[in-house]
Amino acid sequence: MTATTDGSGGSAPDANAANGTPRPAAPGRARPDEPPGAAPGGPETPPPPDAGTGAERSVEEAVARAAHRLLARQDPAGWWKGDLETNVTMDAEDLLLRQFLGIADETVTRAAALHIRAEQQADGTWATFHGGPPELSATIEAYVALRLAGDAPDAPHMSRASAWIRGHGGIAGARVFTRIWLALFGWWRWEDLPEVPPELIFLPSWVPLNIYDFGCWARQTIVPLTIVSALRPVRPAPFALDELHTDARRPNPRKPLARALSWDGAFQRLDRALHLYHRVAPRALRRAAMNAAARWIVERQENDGCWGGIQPPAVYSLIALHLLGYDLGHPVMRAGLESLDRFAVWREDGARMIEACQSPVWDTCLAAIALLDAGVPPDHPALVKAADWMLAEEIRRPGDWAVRRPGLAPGGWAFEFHNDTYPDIDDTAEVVLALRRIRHPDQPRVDAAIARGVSWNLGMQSRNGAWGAFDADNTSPLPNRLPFCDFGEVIDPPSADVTAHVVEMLAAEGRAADPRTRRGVAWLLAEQEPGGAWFGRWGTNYVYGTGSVVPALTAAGIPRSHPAVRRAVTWLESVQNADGGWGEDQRSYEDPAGWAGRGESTPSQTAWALLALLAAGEREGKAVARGVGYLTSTQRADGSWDEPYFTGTGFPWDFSINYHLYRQVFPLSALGRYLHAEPGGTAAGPAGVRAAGGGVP
Ligand code: R01
Repeated sequence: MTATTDGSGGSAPDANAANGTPRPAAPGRARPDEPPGAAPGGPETPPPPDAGTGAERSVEEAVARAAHRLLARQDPAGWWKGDLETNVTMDAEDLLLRQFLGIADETVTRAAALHIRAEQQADGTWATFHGGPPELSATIEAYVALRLAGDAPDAPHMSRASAWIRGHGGIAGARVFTRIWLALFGWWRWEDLPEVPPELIFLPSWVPLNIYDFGCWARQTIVPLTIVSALRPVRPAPFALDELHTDARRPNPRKPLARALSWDGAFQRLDRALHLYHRVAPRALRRAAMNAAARWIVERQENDGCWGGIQPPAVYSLIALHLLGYDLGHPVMRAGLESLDRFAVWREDGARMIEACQSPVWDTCLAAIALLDAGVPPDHPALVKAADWMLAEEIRRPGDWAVRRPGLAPGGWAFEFHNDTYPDIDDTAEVVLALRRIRHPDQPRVDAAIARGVSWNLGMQSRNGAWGAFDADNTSPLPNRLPFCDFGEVIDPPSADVTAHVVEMLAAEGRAADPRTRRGVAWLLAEQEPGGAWFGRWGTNYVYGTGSVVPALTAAGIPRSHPAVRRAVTWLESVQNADGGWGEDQRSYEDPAGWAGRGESTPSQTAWALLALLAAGEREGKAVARGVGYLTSTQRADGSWDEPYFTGTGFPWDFSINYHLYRQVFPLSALGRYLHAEPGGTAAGPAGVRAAGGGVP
């Protein structure tokens, strides 16, 4: 896979950095990852760091360089944003959408194909994360996209791919989403796909399997797909795809039904019933359901034309509305199509990569925290500007979360530029942690925004005392059982990482003793795995979970001598690599026994382990010294780090993310806290860092 796209990878081309390559024009995505003209050091170039003891001097230098590097990458508007790299299904589906709508563009197709070809592995397949195994659905989608771009089926790179696909089950073995894309062109039969009827939209929120039982990302994807699968459209295929079936005469060999009394068997029979219903559904009811679904979709279009700030709901919403008669010139469609262009990152070599989603709010609060950890003064203009931008991003109207928490006052942050219907608990916690530490000229305004965010997060606590990402009590086991839902997580139950961030934030707000915080702490303590680690839902994996939970527990007053903290330290020490770093492969989700805490060292995962060890009072220990040594010795001269491995998680195993700013912000936080922690081992919480003051930038 492409190592880097954001200028931290040296040999890899910078995103959008070239002159003469097409650039997205819209304001939200006008700037590349790397502001080309930004001067290192920002407005105030600091004096060289004071000379200390040998080891600490080099840590000081590493921190100063990393902080400069990060400051230089801030957008003039105040935000940071690294590329959000996922996999080629994004690029393939973007091309398939354009083909379906009849708006394929030769420049776009050629540039996307360049990226897809560059990601192909030697055996002809595509993986969904760096170094990962071949993945059937991604390989099929990438192959079809390259055929759309004109690559001949008998070209060596194509025949290698199709042979591998045939040898691994063919199209019949692919996930539902892949087969839906193929059905849109007659390459697969609609009849041979699971049903999701549009009448779903009429189920009230107390009926099992209503749309609010799904996580918001799945809900926004499924609602438009109910319209598409009710209408079963087929556009003329530009070519045949017989080479992707194991047996082209029998593309869908029948699989035996599971036992009627098993969950799978029951849902398979429900699906059969729904197929029958598809034929007899009363026309007026169908029409009313599709209209209700369309209204639901249009009401959720964001100001920038997108849906939920993520690409999959946007592409399916555009198809669904188009099928219902919205022509391409309709303002809803025009804005939606323009928003899709903003997911494209153009590289120097002419390749075009589609981001699944964009992370400016998340990157900005993490960057601000990292700079504060590094000792940048809390009234530094870059931080004040970041605070101003975050304050302007606050969402002050109810969203879909209000279905489960109707009385709760709004006030929180989403991950993306535009996603007002779906603020999330994780971003809100981290933004509050950042805002609290910045010295802003209008403190009452900051305090008021923080107070709303704290109240909203408290109100979003689930019944079990913990927190999910977007919703409260989104824990139904039923959605994952549907034959339709064979890909990724489709519910949003509480997780240790999000709960830890909320607990850390509540502690920083002086609410460690609040009974709601205590319930969160109790849930975290109960969630610890026997080995001493915590599962990482939104970051990979146990290293992320543990790196999130330990700082939260100690911030909330759990003593460092507590057995849970000691067990976590022992676990982290047991998985430290020989090079002093930590690394954990995505395979830890599939095979935790073999892969938990294991993998090649990466800067972000090394930093997470260090954050936990520092919070646990291990500053003077050997593991910390070796981890710090890994970070200082792998830092590049320009203050950045390389990180080809994916350390972010969209859905465990199924959808991995390489957040390109993680390699910068987390090492800076870890090294900064190391530098400013009391020699006795006091963890550098917010107060610790402030007391330590800053010599850096
Ligand atoms: C997707 C898909 O592309 C996608 C993209 C982004 C997310 C979810 C949550 C957060 C916020 C950020 C991004 N935080 C909790 C995370 C913090 C680290 C999820 C999914 C793919 C397939 C389908 C995402 Br179906 C639907 C969406």
